[in-house]
Amino acid sequence: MKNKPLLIIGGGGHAAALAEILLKQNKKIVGVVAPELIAVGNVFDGIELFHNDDDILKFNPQDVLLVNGIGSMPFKLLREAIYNRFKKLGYEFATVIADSAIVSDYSVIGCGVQVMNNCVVNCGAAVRDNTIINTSSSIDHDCIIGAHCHLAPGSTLSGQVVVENNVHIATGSNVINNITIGRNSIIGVGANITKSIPANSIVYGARAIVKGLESNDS
Ligand code: JB3
Repeated sequence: MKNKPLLIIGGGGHAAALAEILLKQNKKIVGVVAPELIAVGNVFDGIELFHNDDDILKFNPQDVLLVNGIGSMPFKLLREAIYNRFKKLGYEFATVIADSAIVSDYSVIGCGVQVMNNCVVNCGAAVRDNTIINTSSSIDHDCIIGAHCHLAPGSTLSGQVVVENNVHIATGSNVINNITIGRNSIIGVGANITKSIPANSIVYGARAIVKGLESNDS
C-alpha cells in the first residue's frame, strides 16, 4: 500500500508542507484537489489540479492513497468531514512522517496521521487516525493522542499524557505528565497545563484558566 500514488486534498499551507515532505521522499503525487491553490511558493508546480472533491471519485480507491491536506483549527470541521467521507467510500489515507521527525519504533501511528518536520514521538506513544502532530512538537513516552486532533507547532507533552478525540493544542503549549485533556477541548497558545482538563473546555493563558465550552457532544 505504501507506494501507491497520492492525491493531496487541499491546496493551502498545510497541504504544501505535506507535499514538500512527500516530494523529498520521492513519493508520486498525481493530483492536488482544491477549489484554489493558495499556498505560497511553487511546491505544486507540475502537479495536476482538480477543483472538486468529487474529482477524487475518478480514481479507484485501490489505486491511490489520499493525503488530507486540509488543516485543522478550532471549530473547523472540514478536515474530519473529508476524512470520514472518503473513508466511507473505501479510500485509504496515507500516514505521513517527515524524514526529520524522530518516531519511536515502539510507537503506534494511526491511519492518516501526519507527523511534520522535527517532531518527536517517543516510546510507547500512540497517535490515532487523522491527527496532525505539527512542526517541532514533542510527544513523550506512553502518551495517547486521540483521533482528529491537532498539536500545533511547538506543543510539548510530557510522559503518559492522554489527549482525547478532537482536541486542539495551540502553538507552544506545554502539558506536564499524567494529564488527561478531555475531548473537543481547545488549549490556547502558550498555555501551561498542570491539571487535567474536562471535555469541552477552552483553556487560555500561560497560567491556565479553564472555562466550559457549550457542549457539542453529539
Ligand atoms: O498551524 C499551522 C502550522 N498551520 C495551519 C494548518 C494546520 O491549518 C494553517 O495556518 C491553517 O490554519 C490551516 O492550513 P490550511 O488548511 O492549509 O489553510 P489554508 O491555507 O486556508 O488552505 C485551505 C485550503 O483548502 C485551500 O487550498 C482551499 O482552497 C482548500 N479547501 C477549502 N475547502 C478545500 C475545501 N479543499 C478541498 N479539497 N475541499 C474543500 O471542501
